Amino acid sequence: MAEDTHRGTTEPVLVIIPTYNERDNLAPLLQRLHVHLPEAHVLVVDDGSPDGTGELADEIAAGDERVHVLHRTEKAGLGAAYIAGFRWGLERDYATLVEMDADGSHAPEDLPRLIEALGDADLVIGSRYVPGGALVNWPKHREVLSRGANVYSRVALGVPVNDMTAGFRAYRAHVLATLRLSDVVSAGYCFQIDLTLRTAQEGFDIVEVPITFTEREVGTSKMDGSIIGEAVVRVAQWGVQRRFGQLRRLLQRR
Ligand SMILES: Nc1nc2c(ncn2[C@@H]2O[C@H](COP(=O)(O)OP(=O)(O)OP(=O)(O)O)[C@@H](O)[C@H]2O)c(=O)[nH]1
Ligand SMILES: [Mg+2]
Repeated sequence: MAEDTHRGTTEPVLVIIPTYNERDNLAPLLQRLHVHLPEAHVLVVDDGSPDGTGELADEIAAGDERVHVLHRTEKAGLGAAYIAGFRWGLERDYATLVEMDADGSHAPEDLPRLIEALGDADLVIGSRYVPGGALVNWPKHREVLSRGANVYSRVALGVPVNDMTAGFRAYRAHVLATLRLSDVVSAGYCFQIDLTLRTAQEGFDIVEVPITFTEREVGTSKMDGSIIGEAVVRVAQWGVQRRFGQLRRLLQRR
């Protein structure tokens, strides 16, 4: 896009935080977040956490008008939680919608930089794999898996993004309003790859800014084999579709 393009304001900001059993992480995270972004609103999207995260979120929301809670009845995956959160935010005219984990892996200190970068982009990805990006306390096998997933996705999909699985990102509302969210069925990490691909296919500008990603200290991971399996299969399907699309266009030209 041209440099003098006026993209309009990035305010107001909604930070969407999906939660499943994050009771010990939520309150400290929200406190830290509002130190760095005092004006931002937060939407906690809880999938009926058995540990009472949803009730805790309600208690915090009762005393802080910047905090909102969306309760869903069962654990339906990160992707479904974010789509519900995006819809909630679009209906209420937030200009910027941010994705952030509840477990402290994404530092609220990085948020102002992420949002500032939206001045020149439609999607800003907080990236572990650009110069200046860092990983703290992440087990080697997780790093290998994550880097592998990114190389695989980049090659299969031809999208020039280094951290496509990243879950710390800021969207301008018009991007999410343009993408057909009702078509998105990806549940796990693959949801992040899916939305990155759709954003790139619509011709929106994507920028990566370096972040420091820190492994969770409290609570348990929701990562499992089915999440990896979903990503491998779907990325392969999208990759094949992309190749067929290229082939079709090539044949039409002849
Ligand atoms: N609402 C909702 N939130 C979820 C679901 N699965 C994961 N989350 C949340 O999504 C964020 C990322 O999930 P994590 O469990 O941290 O996954 P991860 O980062 O792969 O694993 P860690 O190694 O534990 O960091 C956290 O805030 C989770 O609580 C889900 O099915 N529903
Ligand atoms: Mg995590």
